[in-house]
Amino acid sequence: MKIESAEVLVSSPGRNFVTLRITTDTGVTGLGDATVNGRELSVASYLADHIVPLLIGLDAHRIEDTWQYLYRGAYWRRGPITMAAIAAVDTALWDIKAKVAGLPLYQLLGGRSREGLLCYGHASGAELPELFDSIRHHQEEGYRAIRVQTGVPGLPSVYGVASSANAATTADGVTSRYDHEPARPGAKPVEESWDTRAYIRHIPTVFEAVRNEFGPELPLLHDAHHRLTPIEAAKVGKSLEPYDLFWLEDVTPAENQAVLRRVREHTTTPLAIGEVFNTIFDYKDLFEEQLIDYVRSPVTHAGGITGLRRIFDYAAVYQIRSGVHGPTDVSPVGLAAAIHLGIAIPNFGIQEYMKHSEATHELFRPGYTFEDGLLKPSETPGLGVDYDDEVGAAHAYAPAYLPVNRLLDGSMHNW
Ligand code: CS2
Ligand code: MG
Repeated sequence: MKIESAEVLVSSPGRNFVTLRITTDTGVTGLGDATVNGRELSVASYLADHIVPLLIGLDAHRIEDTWQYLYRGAYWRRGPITMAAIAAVDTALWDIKAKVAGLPLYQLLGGRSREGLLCYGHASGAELPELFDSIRHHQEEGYRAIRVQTGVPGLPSVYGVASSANAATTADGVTSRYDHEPARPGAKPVEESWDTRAYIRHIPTVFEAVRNEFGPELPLLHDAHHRLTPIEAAKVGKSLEPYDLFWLEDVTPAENQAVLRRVREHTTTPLAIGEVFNTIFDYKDLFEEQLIDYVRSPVTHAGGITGLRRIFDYAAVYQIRSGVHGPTDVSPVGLAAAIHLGIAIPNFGIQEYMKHSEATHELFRPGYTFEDGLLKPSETPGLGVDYDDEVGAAHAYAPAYLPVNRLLDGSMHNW
């Protein structure tokens, strides 16, 4: 069964997505997500100009060999663009193999290890009353775990806090005050400002209030979104210990993995890192020194199912669990792949699930379900996701950027 064609599909049903569709000479198709938020066209070009010509005629069943061919053969290894391109090819080939086998993909990954995936939703509010509303809204929707993001006194807009300006319309047609799309259409990124000391003073008071209002059981997560130095991260981790977080995410940038040692020294708050990581090498020291507890890479950014499963297998040696990235900029194709992998792996932890818009669901018609707080894979052969060319063509790409962040003195900071 040879690869006969491969198409790079760019569409923008509410937000930009890059999707690869591979078709075999027996007419079987597979889909792969290659969306890198704010840099979408670079992956589309990497695929269309450099990868697609190499795929034609290859044996579609040789997934591992194709992975190695694209990784080693690139010479220029790793990085978000290369690994998203490899991820799209890998995921599409797994979709095809499962369709040919007549099985839902998770059955090829070892079958079910659980009934469904615990997942968390995004609650947020500039102030406590709005935040409490948002938490209740997500509990009513069935979420059993909640990520809490809040405004910071003195800062006009902060990462993760939905406002009418960035509200998203979710698949059930509701314009959600709570789910927001961080990438903003426009020719340039918007600039936000940041004050770490104000945040460090404020965040423990928010979790104290949330625990007082919602009690000790509800699993609570928080994303510090790469904004703290190692010692600031240690301080925040310690200050949040009384509130028993499920995890504290991206508490400090981890290109230099060793900096997490400083955080680990001072706090037992569980740490999640990795949504901007692309290979197993980004995790090596973090695993071997037991510096994190959850792996955040999505299938889309870590070299596909082949790449991410290898990372999970290594994490399992250190009892580190999955916590896969699932915001709206991971398409339903990437999310479906994460659900199939999550249902099969032994060291599943939790899955992020930010609902996609109605228009996005019209394009991809995903078969996975969200019931009673659990995500469940489609039982149809393959990934269980489709691509409607007519809908795709109706939503042309629109330039959009993630914000950038500056400190109050104007210095560039991490968004
Ligand atoms: C975030 C993302 O969901 C998360 O954990 O870190 O919303 C992230 O900001 C976006 O995916 C960036 O594209
Ligand atoms: Mg995050």
